Amino acid sequence: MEKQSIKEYMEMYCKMTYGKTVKHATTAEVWSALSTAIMSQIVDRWYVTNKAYKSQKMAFYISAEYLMGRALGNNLINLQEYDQVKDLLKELNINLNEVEEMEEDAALGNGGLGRLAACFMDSSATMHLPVQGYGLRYRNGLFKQCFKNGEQVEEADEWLKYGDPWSIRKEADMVYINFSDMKVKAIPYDVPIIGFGGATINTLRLWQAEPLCEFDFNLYNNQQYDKALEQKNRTEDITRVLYPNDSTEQGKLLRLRQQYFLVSASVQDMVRDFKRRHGNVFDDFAKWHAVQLNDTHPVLAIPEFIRILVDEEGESFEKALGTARKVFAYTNHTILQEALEKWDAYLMQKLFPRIYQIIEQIDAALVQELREKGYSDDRINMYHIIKEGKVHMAHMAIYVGFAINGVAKLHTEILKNTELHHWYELYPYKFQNKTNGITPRRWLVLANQELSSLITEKLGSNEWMMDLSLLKQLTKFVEDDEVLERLQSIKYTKKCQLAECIKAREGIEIDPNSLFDVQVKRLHEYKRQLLNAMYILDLYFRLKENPNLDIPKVTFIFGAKAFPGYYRAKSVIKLILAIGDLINRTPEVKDKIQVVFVTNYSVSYAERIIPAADLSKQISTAGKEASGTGNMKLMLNGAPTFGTYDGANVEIVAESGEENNFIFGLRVEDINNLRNNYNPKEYYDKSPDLKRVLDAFIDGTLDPANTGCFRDLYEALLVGKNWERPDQYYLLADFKAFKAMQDKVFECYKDRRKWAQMSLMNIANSGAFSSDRTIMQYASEIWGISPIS
Ligand code: 26Q
Repeated sequence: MEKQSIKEYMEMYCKMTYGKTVKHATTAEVWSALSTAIMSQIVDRWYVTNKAYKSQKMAFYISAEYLMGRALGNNLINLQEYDQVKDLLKELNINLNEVEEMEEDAALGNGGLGRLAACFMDSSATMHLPVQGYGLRYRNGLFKQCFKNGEQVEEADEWLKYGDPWSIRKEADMVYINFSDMKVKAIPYDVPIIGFGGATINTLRLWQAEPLCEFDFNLYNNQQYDKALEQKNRTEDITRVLYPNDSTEQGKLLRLRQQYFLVSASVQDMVRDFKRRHGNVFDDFAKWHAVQLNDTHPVLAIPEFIRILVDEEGESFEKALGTARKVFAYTNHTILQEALEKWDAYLMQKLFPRIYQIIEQIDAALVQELREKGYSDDRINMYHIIKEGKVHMAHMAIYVGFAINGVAKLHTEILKNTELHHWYELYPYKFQNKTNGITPRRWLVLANQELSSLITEKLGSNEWMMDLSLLKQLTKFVEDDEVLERLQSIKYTKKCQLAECIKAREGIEIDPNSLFDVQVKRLHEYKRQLLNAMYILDLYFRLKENPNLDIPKVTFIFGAKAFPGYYRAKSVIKLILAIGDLINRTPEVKDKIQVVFVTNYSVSYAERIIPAADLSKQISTAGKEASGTGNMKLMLNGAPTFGTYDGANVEIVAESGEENNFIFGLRVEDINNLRNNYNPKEYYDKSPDLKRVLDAFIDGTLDPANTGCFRDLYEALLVGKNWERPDQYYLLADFKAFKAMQDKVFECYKDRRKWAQMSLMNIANSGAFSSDRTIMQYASEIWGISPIS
């Protein structure tokens, strides 16, 4: 890369776009100029990668979400130009960090599933795999969160406000999308995915909805101004905003429109590309294309594919279905019943009658197959795609798909043995496990440059950045005092940086010498932030009773967004903020423990919090968290896991050793045994500490104005509400074990050398959780593709 040409490009860009020199440009303008300059340097290589893929089998990843975060820093890291560009900007008197901080996150996803898609994009390109992503270009990504009067308030996310230098609008590749009540354009925006080293550049294609014509002049001339604009608005609404829920949500018409818009555009694009390369004979489609469906959100791709082959290419239904059964594979990300998508059949029929007809045909084919196998009608009922007026998306995906995978070993076993057991009996060969992973480039090389340098120094090269299993070699330093001390000093540096950032963003001062105990993830009852809060409240009471309690100083750090319509999740945020205030008002406690709930937790915030964490809290009810990926990011940055035997925690502990983590609580089997005679009230009656904690929810301790705002939480735990059983997530049953294990944490943390050793063992054994490993398994075990040479 030419330093001089980047400078020249930036000068030219600023002149042409803003009418000023770089020297006079604002930081946002510099960000735009620099990003565009980098784009100009990669377009040729991007083109070369695309061309190389023309003679290979390709995999297409279709996902409604991509939680990309910022692009600039990551792209510089992957191009291995970070330091060079930093120097170059210094010559212009510009600080690269400040420029990076200007960039808005591309938050086109909710949480784990969307971030996984982003990590997979990075790893595919780094592994030189022919993979293309398809997604939606939401104008507004995940809402921004702030707190007002101790409660979450949402604001619109306007990630495009400084422009979008990281995509290219491909007007010529536009396709039309037909709904029963309207026809719209889908315009692709291509985002380059730069693999580490910069040799391979893949594509993420994001579709944007636009009206066929900007304006209906007939209506306008008739002075029907509102009507003239209505059509345009209705169209643009399709990709206006990301739905902010990451579990349930039933029956929203616009959401269904979004899903069909995504898959129709993507499938049309794939078929067009196939025809250009291989002609009109679709028998070979599966030889050239594999399609991965990221959860059920894009499952309408299946009937859409069949529709195109039948209605537009003149194939028979049977033949088209046969081809589809070799092309599609499906990833399941959840066991929660309420999160399995079931769409109202009537709604679907109304919006796309032809697609609905095809789904009926698919269902009929399934029934015929089961009849031939001699299944009884009762049995067949369990498999139906259309059942009781609902379309079961997962059923369609498993029947038509040639593979279905879970995202961690435990999760896949639960799918096979319980949730999808009947499907497993029918198609045992379709079931696979693909344990999730994370990209070490963003989550270590970019986010923790200090630790990266130490690792490169100790391993003698930076090869580990592309082969994370090499971190294993770090185990040989487990008794090396120099390494252990440097590890501690790096952690301290990251904690100071986070403290500064929290001071700037939240106006709160935290002590970098305290233990940073971190729980960051979406807010959900099953993730049990409330259990963590209950522990903190108990600790508050203990400290009030005995200010000399022998514990290290602790800062509890939370970050979480609640779905705006999820009342109970919002109450948990409110409760944690109230506990933080209570502690701050109590002199004998506030110098020992502190609670910080950061606002607007996001990918870029995670990049600061995770490297600074001493302890990783992963405390979901066993059996509920499919995998988790934050757990892997924290491990990679040297935080031992404080967690339950759930999701990928099981594998994390198997890799790094039980002795280097803090595992507590009920396991899946325990919960299954307890389920039918669980009475949380017994725990409350028998444990004075639990009673004291829960009573504080309603006796004014946390709610001095006595509004009763925490009564719902109290009752949800002790009596159950709206026909739900009390304490569905077993907080009371796990409280005692939680407490004992956290006391063990405090004991361990006293021996800082020992703690550093645990930290080192976690880093050294995190190699298995690279998304490079995960994506290579998808490539060889599902898609049948291999790296380009
Ligand atoms: C469904 C219907 C209507 C509207 C929205 C949705 C919806 C949207 C997002 C349902 C679920 C999601 C997201 C789920 C998710 O993030 N799951 C997480 O996936 C991670 C990656 O595999 C796992 O690590 C987590 O355990 C899992 O919770």
